[in-house]
Formats: sequence, C-alpha cells, structure tokens
Amino acid sequence: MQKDNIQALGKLIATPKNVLVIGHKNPDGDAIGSCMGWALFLRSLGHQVEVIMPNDYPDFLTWVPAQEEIVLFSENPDSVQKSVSDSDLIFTLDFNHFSRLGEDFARVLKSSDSTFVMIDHHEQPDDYAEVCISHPEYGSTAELVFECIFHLDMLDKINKEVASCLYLGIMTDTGSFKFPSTTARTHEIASVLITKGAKSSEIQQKTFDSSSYHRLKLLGQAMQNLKYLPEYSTAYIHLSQDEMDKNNFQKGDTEGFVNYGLSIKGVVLAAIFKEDKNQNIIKISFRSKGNFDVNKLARTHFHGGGHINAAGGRSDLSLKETMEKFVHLLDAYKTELNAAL
Ligand SMILES: [Mn+2]
Repeated sequence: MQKDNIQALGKLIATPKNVLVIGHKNPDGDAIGSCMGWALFLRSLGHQVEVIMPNDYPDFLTWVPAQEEIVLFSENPDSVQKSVSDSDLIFTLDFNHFSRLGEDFARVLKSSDSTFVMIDHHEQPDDYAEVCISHPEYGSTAELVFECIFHLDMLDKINKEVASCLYLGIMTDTGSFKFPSTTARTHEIASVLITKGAKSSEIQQKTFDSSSYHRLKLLGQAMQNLKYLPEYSTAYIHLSQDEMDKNNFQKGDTEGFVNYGLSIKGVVLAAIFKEDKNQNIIKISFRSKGNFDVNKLARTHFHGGGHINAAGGRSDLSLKETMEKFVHLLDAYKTELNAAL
C-alpha cells in the first residue's frame, strides 16, 4: 500500500465531512461488507455518512449491521442525486469504473464535483478518483479497507460491528478463505477481526445457511444442466428464464452455483450462463483455477471483466448461441486450459 495514498486519505478524513460510501450494482457480500464497515468506521470519527447502492442486495445479507439504512438509487434517484450534490467526499468501494453503477447513477456521479476516493481490488481502474487505492492482488475490498484502517493507525476504531462487516467481505470474496488470493495476512486480519468481536461461525451460518427451498430446487436444475468437457478442462451450467421462473428465482439465488463446475477434479474453467429476458441478455459468470485468466476471457469476448480467477460478462446472443460461442472459443485456449494446473 502506497504511503502517500494513506497520507492523502488521512488528510481527507481528518475533519468531519459529508461523506457518501457507494458500492456496485447487484451488491455482493464484499460490496455490502466493505461499504458498511468503512461507513461505520468513518461515522465513529464524526463524519456524516450515507451508504448508497445502485440496486437491492440478496436476502442473505440482511443480517449485516446497519444495512437497513442503505439507500438504493433504483428506488430513490432524486434523494441520491441530492446527497451526491451535498457531499464533500465520495468513497467508491469494490468497483473501479462508473459503468458498474448502471447508466443513470453513473451520469449523476460523473457530473458531481465532490472529491472521489476509490478503494478496490479489480483490474484496470478508471481515473476518476483523486485518491486511488487499487490493489488487484487483494482477495477482497474489505481486506483493503482493513489495511487502510491499519495504516491510518486507527485499529482501535474497529468495533464488533465494523469487524463483522469486514469479516463478511473477506469471507465471501475468498470463498471462505479458499481462493488463491487468500494469504497469511488474510488469516491474520481475520484473526484480528474475530478478536474485535466478529463471530466467524455465526457469520458463515447467517450468510451461507439461509437458502430457501426454491433455491435448492434451482440448484438441482442447474446441476441437471451441467456440461463437462474434459478435453478443455471446462465445465459449465446454464439456466433459462423459464427454469428460473419455475423455481421462484430471487436475486442472489444463483450465487455460488458456478463453483460446483469448478469443483470437478481437473476442471480449470467453469461458467454459468443465465438467461435474463427482462434485459434481453445472457448474464455470465466465470471462475478458474491456477493461472487461467478469466478476466481476459470476459473482457475480450463477453463485454465484462473482473479478476484472474473470477469474472463476469454478458452476451446479446440467445442462450444457445452464447454457449455455442463459448464452446467454440475453448479451442483457441485449449493449450492454456490444459496447462493451467
Ligand atoms: Mn470484491
């Protein structure tokens, strides 16, 4: 972490300000955890803080401390617009490009003359932030938030609530400390957070063991649709709109499904293709093992991006055509795929 970034950050938060903390569209555990953790920390320093998300988040995150005060742009565009113009300082967490907010919200931020600070762990950050704390080598934004507080020498400000939020972000973005981005330092940080009051087992339970009956039925359908291509070390799943409707699909229900493909022995690349008839697109998530770069794959072929081992994208083709395109592409990556492990 760069010293001058921390100094600049320290200066910005040294006096009470009107602060917004903003996460990305379709917020996940890291977006909610890092934003709420950072917001509660800032509030303890005397700042006026509002947390804004572009749209709603899944039910399994409704246990998060103070999440009930999150303002959704999708439901309150006017009040958010006012908050943005009244703000002195805007933190954007867990994303690095306004396009991750959706068009309308992005426009509001583009026209703001607030000071922006980015804290994020995705590849290729945009240049809108005065202070840009961008570290793709980190497993989660929540871990980066912890490092900021650590380098600011303010660990004493981490109470049970802040600790629980940050633990959530680290836990969800590292697949419960499984992904390669998990380091000795990650465990060290988790240990500090537990000491500060985060209840590891309880947080795991509240986050992961909160499935609905319908979600498990949908997982069953997804597993029925699982395809395995050993010659490309690849497995993929699809869900049609019809299959999701039949199983009463709720936001967040397919979270983690893609990892089942990756759990097959020898599989290096896994994908899930979900039909979205509302937006008339196919939503795609990619996961990989080893050094096979799904960020590059998603950026080059599916209008997306993310990290080396986890990325997302979309396609305007039909579900069937999208999967055909994907399978067709694999040939060009065959050597890379079979050498990644
Ligand atoms: Mn993240």
